[in-house]
Amino acid sequence: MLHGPNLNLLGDREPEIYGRITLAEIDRRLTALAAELGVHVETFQSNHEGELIDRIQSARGRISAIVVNAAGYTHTSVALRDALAASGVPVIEVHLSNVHRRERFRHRSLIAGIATGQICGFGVDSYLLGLRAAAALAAGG
Ligand code: CA2
Repeated sequence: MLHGPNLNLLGDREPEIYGRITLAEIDRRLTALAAELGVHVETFQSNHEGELIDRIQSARGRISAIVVNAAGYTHTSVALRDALAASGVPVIEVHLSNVHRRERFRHRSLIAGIATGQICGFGVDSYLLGLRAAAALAAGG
C-alpha cells in the first residue's frame, strides 16, 4: 500500500473533504483486513516522488499487487506512472474522495491508464475495497 504526499496530514486538516480518520488508523484497518483475508500488507507513505519510486522498484518480484493513493502525484507524475507500469504487478488506484466530482484538474489520472482499476469516493472503504481487489488478483482471480 503506497500513500502519496500530504496524506500524513489526514485527520488534522480538511476534515470536510477527507474525514477525520488518520493515516495510522487507515493502516490499522488495512492490516486487520489483510489478516482476515490471509494476505500480508506493507504500507509506506512518502512526500517525495523519488522515495515512492524507489519503493515501487524494490517491490519487483517480491509482492503480488500494489494499491496506491498517489494523492497529488496522481494528476502530475509520469515518473510514478512509469515506475508502476514497470513493476510488473497489478496496480489498484484508490482515493478517499470522488476525484471526478471535484476540480477539473483532479479528473485526469496518469495512473488510471496502467491500473487494473480505480476505486474512489468511499473514504477509508476505498482502501479496504482496494485491498480486497489486490488479494483477489494475487490469488489469481
Ligand atoms: O481523494 C484522495 O484520496 C486524493 O488522492 C487526495 C489528494 C488529492 O490531491 C487527490 O486529488 C485526491 C490530497 C491528499 C492530501 O491530503 C490532505 C489531508 C489532510 C489535509 C490536507 C491534505
